[in-house]
Amino acid sequence: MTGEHLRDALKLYFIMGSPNCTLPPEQVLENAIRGGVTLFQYREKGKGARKGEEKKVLGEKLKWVCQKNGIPFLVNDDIALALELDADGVHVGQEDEPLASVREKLGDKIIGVSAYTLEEARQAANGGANYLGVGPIFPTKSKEDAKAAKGTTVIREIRQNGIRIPIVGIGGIGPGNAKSVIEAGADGVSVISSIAGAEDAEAAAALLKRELTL
Ligand code: TZP
Ligand code: MG
Repeated sequence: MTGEHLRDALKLYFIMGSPNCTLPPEQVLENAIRGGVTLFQYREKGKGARKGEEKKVLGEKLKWVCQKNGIPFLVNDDIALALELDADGVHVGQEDEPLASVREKLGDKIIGVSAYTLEEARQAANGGANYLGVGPIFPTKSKEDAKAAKGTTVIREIRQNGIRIPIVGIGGIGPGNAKSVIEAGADGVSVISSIAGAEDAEAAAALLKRELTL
């Protein structure tokens, strides 16, 4: 996947694992994609998260849903699982395996890195990350150890400092505030609860998609 292709694919970035869903996750993902999700990250974390073989089996199902719908499938944190599933890439945080070592294992697959500050963004961009996940932008209930929300100014600051790689905002993004994230300089928004926690994931994704394309 080329850089500009990835930038487009990051537009409506859906993240989820079984703890985020009330319906079967593969069904939630199907519905979300029907609503317009453009990329998916499998993030099996938090209370009741599957481990080992069960985590892998769900990952296989979700990868298949992505594949048949032609959207990229990324795995959160778990490099070994990403390789086992032949995922399109991974997303790693600042506390996860260092970017250089992830790149060595993943070759030219997609690597996204979380950044909370300009300095973290700079390091990840210089280190060869394919995109940045910047946030939390707004307060979130979906991450136990989330830092304080900083609003959209951090995205502006990153752009003003000449960092041009694709950016997605993350944290508390939903209808009503998604557009502001793009206006600050992001290429897309990544969301958990505003789609996975909605009664109708398809309608929720479609609503967000409409806001992003307005
Ligand atoms: N990293 C920063 S905020 C967050 C993660 C994984 C959670 C985002 O979830 P939500 O429900 O879209 O606020
Ligand atoms: Mg992580």
